[in-house]
Amino acid sequence: MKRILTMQDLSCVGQCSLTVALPILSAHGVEACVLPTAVLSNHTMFKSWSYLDLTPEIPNVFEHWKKNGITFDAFLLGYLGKAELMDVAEKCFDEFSAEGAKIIIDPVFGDNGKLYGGFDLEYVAAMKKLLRRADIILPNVTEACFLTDTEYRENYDGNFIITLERELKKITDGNIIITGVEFGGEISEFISGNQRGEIIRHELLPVKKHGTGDIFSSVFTANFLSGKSLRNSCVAAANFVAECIKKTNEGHFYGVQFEKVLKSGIKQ
Ligand code: PXL
Repeated sequence: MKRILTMQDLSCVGQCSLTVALPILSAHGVEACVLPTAVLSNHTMFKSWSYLDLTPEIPNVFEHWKKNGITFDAFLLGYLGKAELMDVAEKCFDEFSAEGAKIIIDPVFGDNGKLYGGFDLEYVAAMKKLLRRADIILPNVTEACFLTDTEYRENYDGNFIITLERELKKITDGNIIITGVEFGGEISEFISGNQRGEIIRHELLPVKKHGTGDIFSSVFTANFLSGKSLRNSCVAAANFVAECIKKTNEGHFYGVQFEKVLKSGIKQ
């Protein structure tokens, strides 16, 4: 069984980051270990939140992982929240990678043309540096624009995505998957390739929901680590997210009820 370390915040309420990564990775049959970077009362799309930074504790965690000879077959990084954590992440890769370990990074700092609250260009620059280390990156269109100093466009076409791909290739040698590409009434993931990139089209649902990026990265990672191709891992992740959106009760404002989709996969 693959052992994966996921490094992101623990939002006590909010169906995002660790509270989705843990159950989803486990249910897909990979061993999920965590490096919580902060504890928040709830995610930052609520009106207010508390924030306990756990960065000072991380050296102690590393010390004991080292003593206990712990290593990981893969790393999945999501919302980190602080530029300082990029160096911590690099140290983590250096010290705790099993042979052939894969690094999967969803840069998580913005959407709809804007940075999330609390993020700035210094964070983007630090993330850009960290992405050099990645085997796979999963930016959305907004994040791809910020990472490449490209002006965000509300309306774009395939050529715009190809330009983003070309610029992202200057940042990382890893595989590039641009998520949530929306044009011509369709939504897709764009997978960068040696020649022409590949487009994975799927159903465009009329609602945007919080936390779906974290669900996508978790399902994608679990499938990829289980030996599926980039393409099939993307298809599995996109289908899973679409199911979650469809099954979420109207009025459930802060996330999607992915639990219903996980549960339906378990024979009772
Ligand atoms: O889903 C990304 C995410 C994760 N964690 C926290 C967030 C967000 C997005 O806003 O606020 C704390």
